[in-house]
Amino acid sequence: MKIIIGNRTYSSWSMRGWLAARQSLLPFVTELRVMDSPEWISGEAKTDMPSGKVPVLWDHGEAVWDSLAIIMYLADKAGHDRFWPREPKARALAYAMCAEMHSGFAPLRSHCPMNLQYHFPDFVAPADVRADVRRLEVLWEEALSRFGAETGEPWLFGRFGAADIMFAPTCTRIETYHLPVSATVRTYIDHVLAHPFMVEWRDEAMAEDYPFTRYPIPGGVRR
Ligand SMILES: N[C@@H](CCC(=O)N[C@@H](CS)C(=O)NCC(=O)O)C(=O)O
Repeated sequence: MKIIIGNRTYSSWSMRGWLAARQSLLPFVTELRVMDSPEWISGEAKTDMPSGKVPVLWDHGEAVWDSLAIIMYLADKAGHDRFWPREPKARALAYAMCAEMHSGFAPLRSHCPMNLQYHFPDFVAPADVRADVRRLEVLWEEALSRFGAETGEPWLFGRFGAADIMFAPTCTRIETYHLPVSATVRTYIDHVLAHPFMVEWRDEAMAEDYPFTRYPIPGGVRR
């Protein structure tokens, strides 16, 4: 398999697809397309990206695009237990949370773009961003208290899986923009950021040096 991703520093959707590929434990190669490079802008870099967006997973000549579709495809291929909780009530909540993440949280996405190389200690969160963070706290605390905690593991549903992958970029945003959260949620975020796949991704991101001016960085402090 091959997964096409964008810049690791900024591409939150790519992070999800790539984490899913790692979580599958199946062999794959990663191909990075530099976002906003002349080839990206002309479309030359996107000829094997059906939606013109990253991530895209290629497997046996078939393309799977969109991070959630990649998770679904890899769960079918590698085994649902690697991605989804088994218990029906837990699975229902996991599906709903992933779908909500995929289609929601627009204020958080637009005001706090993922940026792994900088952090913003003086960021003042607008009310709609604070509301998004409150919603995340409700979702995560429910999953952790109903399903995660009893396993003694730090993940939302006991085993690292699709829900943790879907929310991983959000964990980086909360840390990058110093958004206040409850102690329970802070502990969860710390575990996600310390997950070996996340550390691997972040280390690669820190080594990136591509010109990229799409997102402003006033007040940003280089890590
Ligand atoms: N819903 C898609 C969104 C993918 C997406 O928007 N990717 C961005 C990069 S993070 C992209 O490739 N945008 C096209 C562009 O920047 O030209 C997914 O989950 O994969």
